[in-house]
Amino acid sequence: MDSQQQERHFNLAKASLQQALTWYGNTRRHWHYPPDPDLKAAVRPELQKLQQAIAKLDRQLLRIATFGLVSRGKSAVINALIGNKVLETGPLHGVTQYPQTIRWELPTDKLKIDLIDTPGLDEISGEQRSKMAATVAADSDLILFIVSDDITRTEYQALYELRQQQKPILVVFNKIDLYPDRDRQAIFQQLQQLGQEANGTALPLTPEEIVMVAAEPQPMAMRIEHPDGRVEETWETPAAQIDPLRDKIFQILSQEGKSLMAMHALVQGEKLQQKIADKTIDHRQQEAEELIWNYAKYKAAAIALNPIGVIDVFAGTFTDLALIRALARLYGLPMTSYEAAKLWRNIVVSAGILFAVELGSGFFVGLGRTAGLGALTLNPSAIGVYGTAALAQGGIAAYGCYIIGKVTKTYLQQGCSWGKLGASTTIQEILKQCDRRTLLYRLQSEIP
Ligand SMILES: Nc1nc2c(ncn2[C@@H]2O[C@H](COP(=O)(O)OP(=O)(O)OP(=O)(O)O)[C@@H](O)[C@H]2O)c(=O)[nH]1
Ligand SMILES: [Mg+2]
Repeated sequence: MDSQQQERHFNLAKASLQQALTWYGNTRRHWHYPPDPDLKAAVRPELQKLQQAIAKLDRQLLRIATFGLVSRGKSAVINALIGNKVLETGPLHGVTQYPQTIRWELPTDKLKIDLIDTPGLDEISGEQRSKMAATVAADSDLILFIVSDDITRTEYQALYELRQQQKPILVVFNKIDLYPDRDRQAIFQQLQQLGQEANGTALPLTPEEIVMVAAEPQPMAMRIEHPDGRVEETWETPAAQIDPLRDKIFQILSQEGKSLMAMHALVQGEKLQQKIADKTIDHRQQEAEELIWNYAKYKAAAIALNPIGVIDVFAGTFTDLALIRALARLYGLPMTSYEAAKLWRNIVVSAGILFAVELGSGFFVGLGRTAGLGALTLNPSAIGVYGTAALAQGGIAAYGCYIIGKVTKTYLQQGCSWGKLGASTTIQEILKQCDRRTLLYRLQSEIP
């Protein structure tokens, strides 16, 4: 992607976060309900994080974190990249205990880069350290996923989870000095397959996403045989082979550096807004229940009192739609057209049986009732038929309202960032514009 396009992505992300911040911070109202000071206090941490995400964009700082099992050479890879052994490395598991950040000084680049070393995932112990590593990863723009041996179940799982979180990943196979050339080919193929499985139905890892390095090759014994027959043994430390990774990172920086930052900010923004929606729904629970109950009463009454079967179905649908809108306004959450359509589909599926019963009863009971009404003129005792049918139908309709209220909550929560300039909408837009060679392009199929 050219720099203009990246700049556009960057500005879109900023505008999107800014819009969310303004909306949840100042503009939003809860219809005619009074403001809720507790709710305002409850969402403050999320608003602060939104603000921080914007500030991070302004600093133009790209965060690259290593991630992987213990002793794969995460620290060694960072040392090799910066050409200086600043981080401790060693054969024991868990050498790195806490995340450490190192500024990577690159005189030519406009972006600032932080390399972050994380503690290793440990299959036996070190849960706390694994958690720290996961937090750092979630907070980074790009992950260097370091492996150095056959891929284990834990690595497979971690790769899968990072993919789920829409993290751009570069897989770095370290310690290739331990493998002859032909084994490297096999490793490469195994890694590609791993990507395929970890992605499920999504795109497999491509050769573009895999880099092979030797960050800290081990010393090798050298035998020098002198002409006089004397044999001397010395230890030689081969030079690190890190250029493929360094070149790859530079390529990524120029091709999509700013877009990576934009994407990370948007994914963060999307999560924060869902959290705000969650808290809002929690805090407005009582008002929402009253609202749903009122609509259920209207709907039941309208249906029970109306003698013509077909009108029931229309009246019912109308009430449902009005309820969805009223809930959105009560919560002060945006109801976007994308989500409205999805919401309808979901209501039909999740409340499918109920819906069928409601429609069916609308038709048959309605018919029965119309017939009952006709019979009423001839025989006053038919009122029983009319009444029972109407009550049953009214009850079912009211229950429908209750279900719709429930489903609407979920969808407002998930759909709050799908409006114009919403985080989810902007993520999709950016991903659609990404070049096939970028890491961001690989994230496309991860989004349902
Ligand atoms: N043969 C070989 N050994 C390496 C290479 N890179 C690192 N090592 C060795 O692997 C061991 C682990 O390296 P570290 O960089 O400490 O690994 P880490 O992933 O940071 O480990 P933790 O901090 O414990 O999670 C050290 O003994 C390194 O010398 C390499 O390219 N080749
Ligand atoms: Mg380490």
